[in-house]
Amino acid sequence: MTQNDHKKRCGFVAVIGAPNAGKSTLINHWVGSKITIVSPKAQTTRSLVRGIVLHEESQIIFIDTPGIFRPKERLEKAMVAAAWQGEAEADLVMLVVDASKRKTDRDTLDILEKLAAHHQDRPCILVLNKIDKVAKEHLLLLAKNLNEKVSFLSTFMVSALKGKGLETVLDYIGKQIPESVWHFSEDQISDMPMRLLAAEITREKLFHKLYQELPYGLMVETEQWEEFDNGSVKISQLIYVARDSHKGIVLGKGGSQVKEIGEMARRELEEILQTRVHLKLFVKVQENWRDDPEKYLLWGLDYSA
Ligand SMILES: Nc1nc2c(ncn2[C@@H]2O[C@H](COP(=O)(O)OP(=O)(O)OP(=O)(O)O)[C@@H](O)[C@H]2O)c(=O)[nH]1
Ligand SMILES: [Mg+2]
Repeated sequence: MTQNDHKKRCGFVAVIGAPNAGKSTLINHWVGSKITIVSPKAQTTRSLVRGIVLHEESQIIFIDTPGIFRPKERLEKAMVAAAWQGEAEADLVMLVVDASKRKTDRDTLDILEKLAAHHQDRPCILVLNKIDKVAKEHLLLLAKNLNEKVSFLSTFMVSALKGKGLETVLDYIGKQIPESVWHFSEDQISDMPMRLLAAEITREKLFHKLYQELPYGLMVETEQWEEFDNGSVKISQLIYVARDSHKGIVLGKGGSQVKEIGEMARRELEEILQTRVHLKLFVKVQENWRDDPEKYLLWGLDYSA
């Protein structure tokens, strides 16, 4: 350990909460780059995504987690199990709550109960998000109520969308995480392989475009990734849907829908990769992909959770 390493800090911060609370939006803000996808739909994040932030002498590794709710199906169970696994890996836990809801939702109450039962295990902070949509009195009351259920180390009020209050949280976390050498190189912002991120970006566009009629349990997989001498990249992806009728929804009239989605994803990929991208999308009906263990393995999810 060198003289300088003594001052350094490094730690994992699990960002947990009910679906749609704004966890991924927060992490993208802190990382300063889109490393995890965001949508107005609940259950957008499906696996653990790590986003790395350097703040003064600290390397903070945020673990984005799927929203926690009462799961019924296999995929949902695997997602919720992944979220708690992320929580168990962390040095510090951040519970994100959508403060704009009039009543605290059942999922958040469930999480609070579980945290209260083992809160001695790991220090916990509370982040009330979406304050751009709420009155101050409501926030103070909410903070008081939630702190009665779990003794949080500290409570923050932020707006991930407007970028409000976010620096304060980072300052606090930077000082809370353990003294340690940094685990990742200085320029690394995520540990997600590009093939997976590319698939996530297409899934995000599908979530946005098909907002009203999004087929449940749609999945995207990068099948082929070819780099050419001129620097351009050819990416082929499969969009899995469970039914023939879902295929029609994704394709749209004469394939117009999937074409538009592909355009949006390609533009974003070109920005990230800083090169020309050829993106080919194929829609495939596979009724039971949610019962295929390999699909879970690919995303680091536990098939038998
Ligand atoms: N008004 C407002 N909207 C926000 C704020 N933060 C996030 N959102 C919106 O809330 C929605 C959900 O955001 P996400 O970041 O995907 O939420 P999440 O908690 O990661 O959701 P899951 O991955 O499904 O668990 C998106 O439409 C965001 O734009 C905020 O501070 N204010
Ligand atoms: Mg998310």
